[in-house]
Amino acid sequence: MATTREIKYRICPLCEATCGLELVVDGREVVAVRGDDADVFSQGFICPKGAAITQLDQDPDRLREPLVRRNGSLLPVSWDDAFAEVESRLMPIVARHGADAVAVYLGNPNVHNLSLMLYGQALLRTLRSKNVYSASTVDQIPKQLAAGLMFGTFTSVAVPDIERCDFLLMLGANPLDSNGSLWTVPNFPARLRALQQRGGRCVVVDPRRSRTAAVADQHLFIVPGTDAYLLMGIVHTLFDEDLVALDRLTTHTNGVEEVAASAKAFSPAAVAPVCGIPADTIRQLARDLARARRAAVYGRIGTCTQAFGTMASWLVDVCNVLTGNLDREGGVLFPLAPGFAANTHGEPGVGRGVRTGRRYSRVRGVPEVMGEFPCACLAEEIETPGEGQVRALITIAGNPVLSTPNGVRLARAFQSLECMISLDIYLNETTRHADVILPGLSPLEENHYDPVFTQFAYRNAARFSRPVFAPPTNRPQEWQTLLRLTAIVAGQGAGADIGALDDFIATTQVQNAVSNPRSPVHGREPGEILAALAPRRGPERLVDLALRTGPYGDGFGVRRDRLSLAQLEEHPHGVDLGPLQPRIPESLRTPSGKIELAPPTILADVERLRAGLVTSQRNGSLVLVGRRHLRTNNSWMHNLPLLARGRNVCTLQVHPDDAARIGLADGAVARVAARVGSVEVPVEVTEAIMPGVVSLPHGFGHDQPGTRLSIAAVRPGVNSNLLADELALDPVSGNAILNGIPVHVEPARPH
Ligand SMILES: Nc1nc2c(c(=O)[nH]1)N[C@H]1C(S)=C(S)[C@@H](COP(=O)(O)OP(=O)(O)OC[C@H]3O[C@@H](n4cnc5c(=O)[nH]c(N)nc54)[C@H](O)[C@@H]3O)O[C@H]1N2
Ligand SMILES: Nc1nc2c(c(=O)[nH]1)N[C@H]1C(S)=C(S)[C@@H](COP(=O)(O)OP(=O)(O)OC[C@H]3O[C@@H](n4cnc5c(=O)[nH]c(N)nc54)[C@H](O)[C@@H]3O)O[C@H]1N2
Ligand code: SF4
Ligand SMILES: [Mo]
Repeated sequence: MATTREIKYRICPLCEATCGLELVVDGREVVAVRGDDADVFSQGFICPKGAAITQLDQDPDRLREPLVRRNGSLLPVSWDDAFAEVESRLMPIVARHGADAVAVYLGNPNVHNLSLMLYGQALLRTLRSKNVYSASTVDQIPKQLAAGLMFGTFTSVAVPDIERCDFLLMLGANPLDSNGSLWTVPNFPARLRALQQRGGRCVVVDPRRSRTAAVADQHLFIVPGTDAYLLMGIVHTLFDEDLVALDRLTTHTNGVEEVAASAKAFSPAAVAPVCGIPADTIRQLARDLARARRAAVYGRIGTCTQAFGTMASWLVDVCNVLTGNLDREGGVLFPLAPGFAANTHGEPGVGRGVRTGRRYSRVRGVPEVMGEFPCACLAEEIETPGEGQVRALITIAGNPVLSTPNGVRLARAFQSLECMISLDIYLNETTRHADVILPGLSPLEENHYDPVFTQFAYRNAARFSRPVFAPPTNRPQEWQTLLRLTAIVAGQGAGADIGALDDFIATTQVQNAVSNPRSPVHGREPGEILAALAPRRGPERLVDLALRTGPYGDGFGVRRDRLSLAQLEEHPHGVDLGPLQPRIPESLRTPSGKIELAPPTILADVERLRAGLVTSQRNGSLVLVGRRHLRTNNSWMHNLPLLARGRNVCTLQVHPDDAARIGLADGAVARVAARVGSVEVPVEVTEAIMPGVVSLPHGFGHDQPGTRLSIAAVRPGVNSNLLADELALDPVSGNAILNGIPVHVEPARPH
C-alpha cells in the first residue's frame, strides 16, 4: 500500500525552550513526534510535553465549538451566534458604565501563541480599559521592572551565555523541570554538563534540592523569600573586599556609589541569620563570582514571586554589572532578536526608559506596572461597588482560578459578573464561569514564530513553522476571533469586515516603519511595502514586516540575502544568527544612555529590606514554596494521558524532622492552613526540602463541577493558590507572593 506519510516541522509552543519538533503525519493523524535533530536552535531536544502535543491535538475534551450560557448551562452554538451573544452582552455594559467596567485577564499562553501575541493588543487598544491583568503579576514582572529601570525597556533581560560561561550562579530556578524561563535554552541539561566538563561550576540556591540542584556542583538551601539578603551580602562583599571591576561598563554605568551605600548595612554576618546561608559561604560566593573568568548570575521564579521580588531581580544584575560580567561573552548578554524587540527600535543607545504608576488601582490604590494592575487585585475590583467597578471580564488563555492567589474568592467574584467571555480551549476551573467561550485551534493547525522568546534566547536565531494541518475552514483562527472582538468593542458590530481591520493594522505598522528615520524602509511609499507583503495576511504579514525591517532584515530589497519570512519558509530547521554578542551601549534605552544601576524606585525599598534584618528572624513556623514537575504545564495539561500518568506529583513535601515533630508519615494526609484558606493533601517526606519549609506544586485542583477535563479530574490534586494570600504583594512590582507563605500543617482529621 502506498504510504501517505509526511514529515512536518513545528516549533513546540508549550514552554519557553521553543524546541523544534519533527512530526510524522499520515493524513490528519500524527504518527510520531521527535525532536528535530537539524533544528539550528534546539538540536533535537524534546521533553515529555513536546511528545504529548499529539494528545493535545486529539484530546476529545478540547473545545472545538463555541459555548454560550443558556438557562444556566453552557451549550454549543454557531460562531455567528457566539459573536452576536458577545455583542449583546458586553456592549450595554460598556455603554452604561464605560470601558473600565470591562476587565481583561491575559494568561501565559498569550506569549506562546502567535495569534494571541500579535492581535491581543488590537483588542486592548480599542477597548481602552485600565483594568488589564495578566499572569505576569504571578510570575516575572519584578524581573521586567528591574530590567526596564536599569536598561530602558521591560524586555531588556540579559541571559547567561551558557556556552562560554564558567561560573553559573542560579537562584530560584529549576530548568531541569521547567526547561528554563526568561532564558530560552533548550536542552539545558546538556549545556550544563558541557559547562561542567570544560571545568566550569554551577551553584544553585533553592530551599529545595531540585533536580537542577542535584546535578549542580554546589547546592545552598536558602530561607524562602530572602534572596535579596543573600545578594546584598554578596554585593557588600564585592565592595568590602575590593572585588568590584566594571571594566568596559565603567563609562556606561550610573549609580555605583549609591549601590555601595545601600549595601553597607548588609554585611554577610548581618544577612546570614536571615537567609540561612553562613557568612563565610556568602563571602566565598562573592569571590568566586569576581574571580571566575566568565561568570553569570541568573534568578528566576523563586526570586520573583516573593516579598522582595523586584529587589532580588535587580540585585542579580547588580552582581553581574559589578563583576564586569554583564554584556560580556560568557557572562550575561542581551540577545539581538530578529524582530519585535523594543531594544532594537528607535535611536540606538538612548530612549524614554520606563515609567510606572501612571494610574492606581481603584480599591487598593496600587500602581500600574507595564500597563497592568496586579491580578491579586482583580477579585476586589469586581466585588467592590461604586464608580469604576468591574462588571465584565474577558479572559484570554488564562486560568486565574488556579493560577492566582485566593482562587476561591476570585471564583466567587466571577459568579457576580454581569458578563464573562473566555477565549480558551478547555472548559476548566475558570471558563466554567463564562457566559461565552470562544475556542482557539490546535497548535498543529496554527503557524508559529516566537516574537517574545527570541528576545531571551541563549543564541540568536529565527524560525518559522507553517501549520502541520490546514486550519479548519469553518472555524476562525484566534487572530480572527480577536479581530471580531475588536470590531465589537469598536462599535462596528459582530458582523464587521475584519479583513479591513486587519489591513488597517498592517497599514498602520507599515506607515510607522516608513516614517521612522531608523528603519531601513524610511521614506518609502507605504503602498510599495504593502504590495511586497501581499498576499500575506494576519500574523504572517506582521511577522514578515517585523523581520524585514528588523536588525537582520532584507529591508524590502535594500539588503541582499537577509531575513524575510519567505527565507525562513525555505529553512524549516531555522536560520542561525550566531552567538550572543556584547550590545552595550547600543541596546540601552534609558534617558541617560547609561545603565541605571541605582534606580530610585528600587532604592526606595531598601529600607523595608533593612527592617527585615531584625524582624524576619525565623520563629519556628513553617513556610510554603511552590515547585514544578517535568510533566506539568501550569494548570492546563493534566488532561493528556501521557502527562497525567505516573506517580501523583501533587504532594506536600515535608522534611523528616518536621514530619516527625508534626506527626506526619509519608503518604499520610496533611491539612495545610494559611490566612486565606486550607487544603488537604498527601505528604511526601523527603530530605530534598529544607527544614521549616514545605512545598506544593501549583496548577492542580481539577475537582470543580461543570468542567470538561475527564482525565485531569481522575486525580484532581489540590489548588495551592487556596493558600496564597491576595493581599500579600511585592509592593514595588505588584507581584504576588507565592513563595514563603506562612502555613500551619497538621495531620488531617478523618472525615
Ligand atoms: N502558587 C503558584 N501559582 C502560580 C505559579 C507558581 O509558581 N506558584 N506560577 C505562575 C506562573 S509562572 C504563571 S505563567 C501562571 C499561569 O497562569 P495562567 O496563564 O492563568 O494559567 P495557565 O495554567 O497557564 O492557563 C492557561 C490557559 O490557557 C488555555 N490555553 C492553552 N493554549 C491556548 C491557546 O492556544 N489559546 C487559548 N485561547 N487558550 C489556550 C488553557 O486551557 C488554560 O485555560 O501561573 C502562576 N501561578
Ligand atoms: N514542567 C513545567 N515546565 C514549566 C512550567 C510548568 O508548570 N511545568 N511552567 C512554565 C512557566 S509559566 C514558568 S514561569 C517557568 C518557571 O521556571 P523556573 O523559574 O525554573 O520554575 P520552577 O521549576 O518552579 O523553579 C523555581 C524554584 O524556585 C525554588 N524556590 C521557591 N522559593 C524560593 C525562594 O524564596 N528562593 C529561591 N532561591 N528559590 C525558591 C523552588 O523550590 C523551585 O525549585 O517554567 C515554565 N516551564
Ligand atoms: S522543553 Fe518545552 S519547548 Fe521543548 S519539547 Fe518540552 S515543552 Fe516543548
Ligand atoms: Mo510563568
